Amino acid sequence: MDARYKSREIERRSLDVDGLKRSFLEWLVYSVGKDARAATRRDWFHTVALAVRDRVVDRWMDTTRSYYHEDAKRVYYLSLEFLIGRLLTNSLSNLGIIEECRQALDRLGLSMDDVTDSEPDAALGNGGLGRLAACFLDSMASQGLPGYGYGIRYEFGLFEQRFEHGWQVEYPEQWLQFGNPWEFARPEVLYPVQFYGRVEEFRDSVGERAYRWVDADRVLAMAYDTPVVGFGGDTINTLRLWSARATRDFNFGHFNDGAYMKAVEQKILSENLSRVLYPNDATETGKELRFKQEYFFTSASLQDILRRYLQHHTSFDNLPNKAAIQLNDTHPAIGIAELMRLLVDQHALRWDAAWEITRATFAYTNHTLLPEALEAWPVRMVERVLPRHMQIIYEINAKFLNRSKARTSGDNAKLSRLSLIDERGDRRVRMGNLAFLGSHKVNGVSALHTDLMKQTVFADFHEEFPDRINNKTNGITPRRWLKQANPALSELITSRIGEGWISDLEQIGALKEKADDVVFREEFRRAKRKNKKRLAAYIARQTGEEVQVDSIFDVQVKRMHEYKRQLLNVLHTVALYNEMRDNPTVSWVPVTKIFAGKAAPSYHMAKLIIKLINDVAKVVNHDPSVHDNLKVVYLPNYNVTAAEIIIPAADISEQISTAGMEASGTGNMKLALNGALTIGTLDGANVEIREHVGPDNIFIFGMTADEVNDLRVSGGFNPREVIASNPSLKRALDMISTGVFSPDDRNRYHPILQALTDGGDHFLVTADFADYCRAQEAAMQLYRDPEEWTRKAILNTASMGWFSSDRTVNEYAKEIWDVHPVKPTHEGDGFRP
Ligand code: NBG
Repeated sequence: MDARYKSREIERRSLDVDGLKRSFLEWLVYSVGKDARAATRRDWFHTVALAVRDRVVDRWMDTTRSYYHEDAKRVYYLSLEFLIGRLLTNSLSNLGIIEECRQALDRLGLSMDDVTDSEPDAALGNGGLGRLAACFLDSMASQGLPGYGYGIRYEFGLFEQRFEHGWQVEYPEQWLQFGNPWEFARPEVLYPVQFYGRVEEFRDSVGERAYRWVDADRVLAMAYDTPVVGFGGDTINTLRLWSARATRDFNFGHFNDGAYMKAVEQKILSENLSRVLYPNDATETGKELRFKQEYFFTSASLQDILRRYLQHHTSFDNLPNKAAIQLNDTHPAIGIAELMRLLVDQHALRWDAAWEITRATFAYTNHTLLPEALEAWPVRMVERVLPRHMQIIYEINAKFLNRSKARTSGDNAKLSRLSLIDERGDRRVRMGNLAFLGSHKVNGVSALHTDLMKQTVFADFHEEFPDRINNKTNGITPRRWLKQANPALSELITSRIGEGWISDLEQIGALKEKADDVVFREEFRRAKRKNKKRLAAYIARQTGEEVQVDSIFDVQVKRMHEYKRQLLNVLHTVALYNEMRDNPTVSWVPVTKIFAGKAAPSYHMAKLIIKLINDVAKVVNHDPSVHDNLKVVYLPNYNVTAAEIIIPAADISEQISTAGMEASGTGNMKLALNGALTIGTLDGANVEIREHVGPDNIFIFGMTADEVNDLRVSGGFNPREVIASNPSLKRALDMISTGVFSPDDRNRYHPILQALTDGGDHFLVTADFADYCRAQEAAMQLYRDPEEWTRKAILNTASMGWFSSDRTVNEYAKEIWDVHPVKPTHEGDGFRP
């Protein structure tokens, strides 16, 4: 080999400061095409990312090759969302070369923060569901599990949120504008995906009835691969995202006719499939494009999975032993009909054999019980867009209902609830029922949510298939959410218990005994204070507001939704404001209320609540009579990067959803792990957090899910009575309704007041208000005693070991997927063992 080439090769792998520095300079010149004097921060980001990517590629290929050689069973995580955030610090940290990189940049006169801050945030998801998928990718790679992520490479991620006069305004998120150094385009990995057309019946070679889908439009799915670096850099998995490409024939047909505009229009239309992420995580848009997106990425992924399987196998009997496909919510559930189509129509399997294989291959995770979020597509639309799939769904349904008829002894009401088709009104395909029926396992994401699934949405299915539903409580990756986001705390932890916790979070339990160590408490507080200073500076930059570092940082960060009850929090804020004004001589514990989160653009009530919080902030923050003891800030454009700054700085974690409505929550875990005390209802994973941290170290309030259910069954309650009997609540609502916070438009908040009164207060804000205030008061009292507060905060951090997503994916691996870690063989390179 040419010596120069060889030395470059060694350079590519070198992990020391000199080697990194030399490759930065080489990349800057030869790939980014810039001179060091002219390079911008963004150029340096691209340079560093490309150099880091070099260090991953060999190991990535080794990993892929090992899976191939062992013909390992793979798990395919199909998700319409991956909320990844930035990757540079993540990759450096998982490779163990953050310090080396910092020094190399230092020698070039550059600051690491400037470089990492130039990376756009990959926001290919809405909230918890998408972030869970990203945490799972990190955990699968870190556990050495052969896991692939499959999704869509949206050109525009979740919208950018800005405030104009306190109102949310959406702007396009152009994360790919300057290119994406992490991905590898694979123009050769291309699959056709069809839409529309019609189905033809014919006789196959043995005279059996068979079907083919003809006259359909075609779009191509092109792969982009991103390496997923596991902790320690041993396993590098793959996230494959699909981008839509127009087929050539499609274009040329029109060009030849001279219809240039039309050709371009067709191209744009088909490529719209991967243009934008639907910004709705709770309400269904009913848009055909969304349905087509779901089919687009699912079909491409399944074709890819079968191609990989067929490299080693000639029959499909072994598919369930070689591939586990996890459906992240119902978005990819059409995959069940698609796999049936591929097996029966394209590979000529018998129906029953194909169904056995399909069911044994798929598993489905449910992420919400909200009825409006359960996907149900109009039969007429499915028939038009995917005519063959509609037939297949009818066939699955007919066979299933026939068998169930005997078992349910003709209980027609039950049969119609089990049906894949909702026959009421405009007929619809129930994607949840399809996902359930076509999967061998179905799971919820917290113990409470799984129980409620059995009692509510899937009660009938649970009766039919009592072994199918199981629980997999969510988790979070400690790499991103503690090690990277909170260096101050993670260094402190490592100084006392070593670094084992990073890959085995249960080890963090060893910190429990440190809660009684006064020196440790002091250092723990110092770490928190450092993070609070960082957040205060961020708040000042983002909002212009100066907040006191020594105030309680009371944090509610999550998507804006009525069931999450940001409204309850802002009502408490107004009540506290009044108390402070009424009692100016009391020495108040200063409080900073910190909100962040986006509302779906079409969700008017949620947007109105954002405006209310901003209006309240304007009044409170400029009222000299509260002496800066209360500040309210709404940070714009919440995303993974903002979360990494906010969460380590929180004292209080607000997890205050109406009990029974939050499937799990994962922000609750991130905040507790970073030493925030939770104020929460017994909802989602809060229940399990309480069990782990102990009831003395969490502030629980409000109605339980059972109480909520009983209340609803018994016909509700009278919110007006509750309001009338609680003077502080009444006063807060009166202020809002008389325009104290909206002098320019006194009626602005009538819809909110209306919903709380005439509307029956569906989310039980008024019902839980008094108990919520009690919990807030208890937290403020505790904060007066810093030693006791810190003790509890430490116990929170120390008790969160079980909530690692490593634990979660290991449970999936053992109990659902039956996949096992594979140790890749690496040729000698610069990596530490
Ligand atoms: C969300 C739930 C959260 C849960 C995440 C991840 C959807 C549809 N569901 O409570 O609301 O933590 O999923 O499971 O986004």
